[in-house]
Amino acid sequence: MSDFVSILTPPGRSALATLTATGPGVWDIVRRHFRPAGGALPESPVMGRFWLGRLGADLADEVVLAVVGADRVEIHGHGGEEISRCLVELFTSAGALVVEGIALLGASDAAPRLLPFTTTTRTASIVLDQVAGAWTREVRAARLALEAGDFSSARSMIEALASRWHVGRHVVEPFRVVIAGAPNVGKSSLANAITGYQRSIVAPTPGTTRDLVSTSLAVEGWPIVLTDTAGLRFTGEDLEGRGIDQARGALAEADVVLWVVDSATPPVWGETIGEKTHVVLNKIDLPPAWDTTGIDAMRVSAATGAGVANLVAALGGWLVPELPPDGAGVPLTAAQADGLRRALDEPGRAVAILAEIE
Ligand SMILES: Nc1nc2c(ncn2[C@@H]2O[C@H](COP(=O)(O)OP(=O)(O)OP(=O)(O)O)[C@@H](O)[C@H]2O)c(=O)[nH]1
Ligand SMILES: [Mg+2]
Repeated sequence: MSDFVSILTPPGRSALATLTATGPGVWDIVRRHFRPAGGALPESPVMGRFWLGRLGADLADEVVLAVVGADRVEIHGHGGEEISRCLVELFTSAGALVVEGIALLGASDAAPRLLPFTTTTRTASIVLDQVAGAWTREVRAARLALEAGDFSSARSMIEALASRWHVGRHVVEPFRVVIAGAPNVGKSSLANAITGYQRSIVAPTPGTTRDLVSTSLAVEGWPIVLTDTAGLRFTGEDLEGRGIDQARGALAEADVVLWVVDSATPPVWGETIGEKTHVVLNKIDLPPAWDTTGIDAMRVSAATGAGVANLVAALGGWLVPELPPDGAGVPLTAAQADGLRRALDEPGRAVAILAEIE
């Protein structure tokens, strides 16, 4: 079993920072580097106890050390980024791995810790519902139904919760939306029209965009990273070729792909028009150069802005086809989602698993 260390306080300026470290070796590391203000640390951790003291030989930052669980401590030290980094290094130099804070937290801790990282009212209100107990209430209801032998309602409750992981995983982590298509179809113009400012360079020459150009924004209250890509085509030119490789990588990782075709030049269809790909017909302000009547596409003009608001509204629906009802329980961590999946896969252990993640 490994040891893990993590900074729990959100990024930004603050007077204090909180670290947590967990694992079988953590108490030994603490005993080596922490000098309590009075007395000495006991050989084994005592749950619920805390000490004021200094951590780190050179740094000697004044911290509060608290034992908050079996094999888990919290350290409340000064908030400067460099100080936090030094404290983390005390653990990593002893072999601990750094992880994102949320991964170390139990279900009841996750929601309040995630709240400061949300960036939209919509995602904050989903997390607040969990702070107010929605998750715990629904998981408990499913467990009680199981205990009462009502397996079919328990199963549908667990399935409903599990289906909301698609939303829960993105309350902080943005959805990835990629704009792709042949050169010169207006991808960068569309990215700018959606973003609302001139983020990408637009030019009449094909091959203008060569790198990935990403922007963080909110669409219908969901955090997204919108990525404009190099036009996809076969090319002998190295620089553009590398841009195209990057574009393919971005496509593979995207949650939604907007495949742009130009109504004023013959269309180029993607090699990988899959389920997550939606066609956008651009330049509808120009006379069409091909028969566009029957195609299943959102119709826009990135130049005039026509259709862009409709496209953005549709994008919200593609990202989250089913909104969780107000006040619904939503899993916020991979551990919670995984617990739901295991409860469905192993009915014999479901009561115990639900009790664990509740
Ligand atoms: N009339 C009209 N022109 C457009 C529209 N969208 C883009 N254009 C023009 O099309 C040309 C290419 O636009 P870009 O946005 O640079 O196209 P792109 O797909 O990003 O091109 P590459 O990065 O080279 O692959 C520019 O001259 C734009 O002004 C549109 O909706 N209507
Ligand atoms: Mg471009």
